[in-house]
Amino acid sequence: MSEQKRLFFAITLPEESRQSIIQWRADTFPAEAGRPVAAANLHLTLAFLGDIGEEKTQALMQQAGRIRQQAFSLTLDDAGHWPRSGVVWLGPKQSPRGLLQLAELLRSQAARSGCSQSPLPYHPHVTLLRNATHPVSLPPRNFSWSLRVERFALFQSVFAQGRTRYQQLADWALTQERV
Ligand code: 2AM
Repeated sequence: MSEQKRLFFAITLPEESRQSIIQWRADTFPAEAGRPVAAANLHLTLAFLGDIGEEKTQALMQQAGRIRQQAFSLTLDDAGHWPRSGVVWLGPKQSPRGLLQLAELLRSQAARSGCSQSPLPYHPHVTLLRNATHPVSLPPRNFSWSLRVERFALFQSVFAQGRTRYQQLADWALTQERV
């Protein structure tokens, strides 16, 4: 069997938004709230694939390449805390239809390829803090980052020297016109 890699499809955030988000995070959450995710690692997952081999990866990449879907805008204006997973997150109050469609398609393609998908409903989010298992006070919802999503990508999660790093393996463009 070929070497397995831990993979997921996600949307990256523009550098400018990432910098602004980490500044806001530093101003908003005390150090004891949780472990901040590195700026370079901020992303919004569309579909988690788990540890998979080369053959399955190639099949899923081929299917991803056939997706024809329009680009969309996304506003990150909501935050929350999931104490059980120890995650403090940023997300949209209202998920754009394009985002839900894209995630749904990638998740169903993943499921059909045997990548088990969480039975929980898809909740788009950017993880800001990890190990946040104690109560965290959330800020008033007076923040907002808007971005245009024109691409999505396949990432590998690499754990080395005590740190997780996400390496982009491939990416695909969304269309600019109505399909
Ligand atoms: P998280 O940020 O909420 O932990 C890489 O690990 C990405 O895949 C992260 O965005 C992570 O979500 C997500 N992820 C990890 N394990 C997952 C799982 N079992 N189901 C869904 N998403 C998962």
